[in-house]
Amino acid sequence: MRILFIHPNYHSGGAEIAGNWPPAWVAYLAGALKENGFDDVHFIDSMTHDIDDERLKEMIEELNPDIVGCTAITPSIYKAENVLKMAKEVAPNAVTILGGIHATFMYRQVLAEAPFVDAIVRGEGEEIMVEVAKAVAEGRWMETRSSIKGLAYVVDGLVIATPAAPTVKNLDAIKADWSILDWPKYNYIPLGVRVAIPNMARGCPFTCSFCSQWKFWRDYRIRSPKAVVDEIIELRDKHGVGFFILADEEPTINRKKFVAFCQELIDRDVGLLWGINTRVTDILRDEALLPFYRKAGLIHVSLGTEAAAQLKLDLFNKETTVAQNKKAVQLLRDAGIVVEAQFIVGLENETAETLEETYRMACDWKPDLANWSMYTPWPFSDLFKELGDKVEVFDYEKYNFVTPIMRPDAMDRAELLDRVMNNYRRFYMKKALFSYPFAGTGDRRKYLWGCLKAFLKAGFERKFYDLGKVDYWGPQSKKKVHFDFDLTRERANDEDVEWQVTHNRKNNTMHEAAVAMACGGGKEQMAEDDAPLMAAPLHGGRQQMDEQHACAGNGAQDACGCDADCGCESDKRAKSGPPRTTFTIGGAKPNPVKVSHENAGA
Ligand code: B12
Ligand code: SF4
Repeated sequence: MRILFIHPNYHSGGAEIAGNWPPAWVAYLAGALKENGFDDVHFIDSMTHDIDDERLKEMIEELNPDIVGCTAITPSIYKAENVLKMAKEVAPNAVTILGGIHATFMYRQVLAEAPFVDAIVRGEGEEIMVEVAKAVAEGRWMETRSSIKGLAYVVDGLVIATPAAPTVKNLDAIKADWSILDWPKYNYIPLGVRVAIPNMARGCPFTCSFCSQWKFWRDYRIRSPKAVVDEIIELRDKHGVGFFILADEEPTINRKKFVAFCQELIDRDVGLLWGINTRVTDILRDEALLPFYRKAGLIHVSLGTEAAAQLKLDLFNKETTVAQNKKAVQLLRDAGIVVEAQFIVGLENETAETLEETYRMACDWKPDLANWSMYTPWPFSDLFKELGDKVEVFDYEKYNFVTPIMRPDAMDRAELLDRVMNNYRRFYMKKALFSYPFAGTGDRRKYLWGCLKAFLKAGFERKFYDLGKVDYWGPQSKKKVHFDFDLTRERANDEDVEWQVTHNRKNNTMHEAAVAMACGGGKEQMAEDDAPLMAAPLHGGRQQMDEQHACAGNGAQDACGCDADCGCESDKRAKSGPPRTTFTIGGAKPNPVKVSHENAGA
């Protein structure tokens, strides 16, 4: 049986400007399939190879697959839908599957607008995809799909969602198959070497209101540091990888494991440079460890720092956090690590003054790199709901951190973009003239010059921040900038889909503190004892997570989706009620007449 995975050809001028990045999802899925005897697995990376629709159709037809699987984050959803549409046209007998974060939550809307999608895999794909492949291979897909957890599909105009599958409990059992990728293409411009994105931990114990990641992964799990380093050595030796970033949301949350990971890299003399995204509070906590992290090869830390507009609202918080941010930047630089400060801008309370303030902070803290991302209201995030009618644009293709989805009360979107560009121009001009040339010698200097090269390349090609697409040529072009939102796209009412995480913001009394922080929300630290570790939900008491029960096994969390006899509300309902949620297709609202998992038992 032949399985074909496709990464859609979506581009937006953010992180991509640093090079071509290998899609990790396909390596993890292909690895799980291989372990289960499916070895006729193919992959087309239409994004990296910039494959147009006609060519892609030909390639699908030539391969004649039995299953076509595609991935989508929110901005690539329409491209992914189109991939599966084309797949149905040229390989009508193939089962078309869509996975990834967007469809996990927005499955009702997606299935309504994309009838050529046979099923959506909700959540982590490894175990569910193996079930799907087995069902298709054994010719029992149509009859048995209802018994596979973690799917959504349509039957006679009704959207059926089977109960959520449990999260993958033993991450170490997954052996990624990185050989599925066409490695020479994955080049990281700053260093001119191949790049990989291995995954050490999944999930985040914090619950920032603007973020979707903690919801998607549901509980926090971490692999053995030794196994991750085995994988990195394989990437280096078999595939020529010279740089990696950890795909984890917050790799330093579990300090004990992170230290073990660094030690393993040192002991085994791995000799690669690598990067992470993490929180200011973790850097302050680990001040004494930073030289050790650097020795393990850590060269780039991207720090979540707050949005000025939020800081302005909270003067006390501002004083402490600004001082902390500045200190974290300094500590990293002192340890010889390139530091990038991320600012989220474009919330409705953004003003010219707050944007200017982020520039002043960037100059004052002296990070090596600074990033101004447009606030993007993921439609399944808590903040999206809280913002209500203030979100006016539902054209998800533009939900990409570089298009202003929100319109601040004090300025229009073009003005916002112009002021952000003004910050970039001034910041990098200063860096290029007065900082990078004096950045010493060795890895740090090489890395910084490489980053500048990537910026210049993207600027020259007009890909940076999608400036070419929106026709921005500097302040004089402000009036002509066009974002081309598709305003026919409507808000979905997919907010209350059945999907539970181990922790939620309702339990967190002070969750607002995280509202406008970049990834780095929450100041709590994870307990130092061994896995299974589940840090206290923000400001809540400390909880240990039961390995088998995403609900902590105490029934306090509703509908955990685990398959153990934990006695939680979800478990009771699963035993007493119909095993799935049904909704009518096409209507934005769930059909109240239909029995749902939620009202079946409780
Ligand atoms: C690495 C990365 C990138 C790489 C992309 C590499 C690549 N080619 O895939 C680069 C740097 C290029 C990038 C760019 C962007 N990224 Co990015 N990126 C990440 C990051 C850090 C890790 C993603 C990852 O590999 N995770 C590990 C894998 C294993 O998880 P996964 O992809 O979710 O796959 C699992 C499941 O989703 C599921 N699954 C996924 N696909 C499929 C398909 C099938 C058929 C099945 C069955 C299952 C399945 O199974 C997988 C295994 O369990 C995440 C943040 C994070 N920590 O996750 C952000 C993240 C995915 N990026 C995000 C965004 C917005 C972007 C950009 C738009 C930003 C920008 N303008 O630069 C661009 C878009 C690029 C593009 N053209 O698609 C957002 C998406 C949010 C959302 N709700 O949609 C995230 C979550 C960051 C965030 N903080 O919000 N990114
Ligand atoms: S700390 Fe906040 S922003 Fe970062 S992954 Fe966790 S929930 Fe998301």
